[in-house]
Amino acid sequence: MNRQPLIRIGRHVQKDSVEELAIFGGLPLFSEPLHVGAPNVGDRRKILRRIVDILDRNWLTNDGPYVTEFERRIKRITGARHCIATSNGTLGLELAARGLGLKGEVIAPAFTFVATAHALKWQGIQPVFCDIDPKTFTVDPERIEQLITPRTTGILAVHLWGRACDTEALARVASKHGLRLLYDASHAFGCTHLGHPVGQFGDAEVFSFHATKFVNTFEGGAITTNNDELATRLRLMKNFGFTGTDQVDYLGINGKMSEPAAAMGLTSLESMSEFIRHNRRNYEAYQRAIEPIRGIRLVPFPENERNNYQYINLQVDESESGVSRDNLLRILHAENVLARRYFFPGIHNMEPYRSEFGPRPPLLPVTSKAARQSICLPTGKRTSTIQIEQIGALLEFITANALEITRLLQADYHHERPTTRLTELASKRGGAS
Ligand code: T4K
Repeated sequence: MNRQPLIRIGRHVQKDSVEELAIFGGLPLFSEPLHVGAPNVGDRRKILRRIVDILDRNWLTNDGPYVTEFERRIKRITGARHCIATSNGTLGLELAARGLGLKGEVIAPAFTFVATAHALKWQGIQPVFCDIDPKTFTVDPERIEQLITPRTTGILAVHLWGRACDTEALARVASKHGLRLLYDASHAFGCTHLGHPVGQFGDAEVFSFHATKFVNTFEGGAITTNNDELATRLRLMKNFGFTGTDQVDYLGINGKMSEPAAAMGLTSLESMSEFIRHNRRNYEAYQRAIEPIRGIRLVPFPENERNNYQYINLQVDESESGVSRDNLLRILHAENVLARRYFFPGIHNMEPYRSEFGPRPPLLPVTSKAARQSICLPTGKRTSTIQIEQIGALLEFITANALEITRLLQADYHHERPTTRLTELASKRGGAS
């Protein structure tokens, strides 16, 4: 058989046959799991010093000095006039939706994390799913108009994986139809669009600073806006609606960020440039590694913008690579590369939305294709260039031997595989068969 290249890193050969893949009983390429979303942690001593200071001051939450400083720093980075820190991104979206008076129907993509739609639904607003642009994976402005009904009050667009939406086209549609325009910027902190920092677009933008984001506050989020009146309302709403010590003027909620969260955020911001530099090096290593691989494409970041490079997204075209995205995922997981199918299967295929559609789900062909082909790989401070070269070599090996691998996986699935040799191999190495 014409066997294709071995996985070879420098002079060190990792695997020299298909049977040595961990899924068939070989030793995993990595002894520890490589996670997508492994948290970046800044200077530990600074975080701990700040936590001690919080304890010394005995001011733990409710607009303390760390939250105030965190909001000031976010304003400076985004250039937005206001920043309201929140307990997480999802609650930030809910507050912003409510603060903007969204109700009835809001147009949103289905190719995103489920929180985008849930935030609307939790506020009694019906998300109406719109297909995405195949190049940017963000909501397609040209498809929005046909979804507008008398009940539509806004658009919730997502800067997916840190690539900004077509903000100009969205602003045009929104203004033509008198709709509010809200951005879910959970992935796009530190990014620019047309040279402007994300955080200034639409009526408001919402960031997530969850542990898995490259800048994190353990859990946390923030709303940015240039609208003074909206900012005042949001500030009151996230604190139960209190306008004075005993006076409540709005239906509010507890959406506050705590002082330890802000301390983590401030420390994280101090290392932000270093995190981005590291992510960029990783992205470039992935570019070099993926470029020669048939049927697997790295989704590029726009060269002329500032990017945070925090998500590494591949599109797997089975007709060219010879291996399905899901088989690739199984093989990677066995090798301890815990890749994710962000965002499978698309929110329209999740509950409660799926049942609401019944036999007539919305037709979202670009979304469906993206949900079928996308895979997200590990990056961040915990992932090194050498590990990426190994992952690249593994992917190259898999696609070069796709036929044989797929045959073995199918045989395994149908319990037809002659397992003796593989079981032998596995038991020799202490791997699972
Ligand atoms: N809008 C969009 C577009 C979003 O992507 C998100 C969140 C939101 C809104 C809502 O923002 P938040 O309310 O969360 O602030 C994770 C995150 O929990 C979620 O924040 C994020 N998006 C989403 C893309 O990823 P899961 O369900 O995939 O989480 P999980 O537990 O599977 O963890 C992801 C990976 O990270 C795993 O491989 C393990 C690793 N991990 C995770 C944590 C928490 C670590 O290594 N260490 C950790 O501490 O949602």
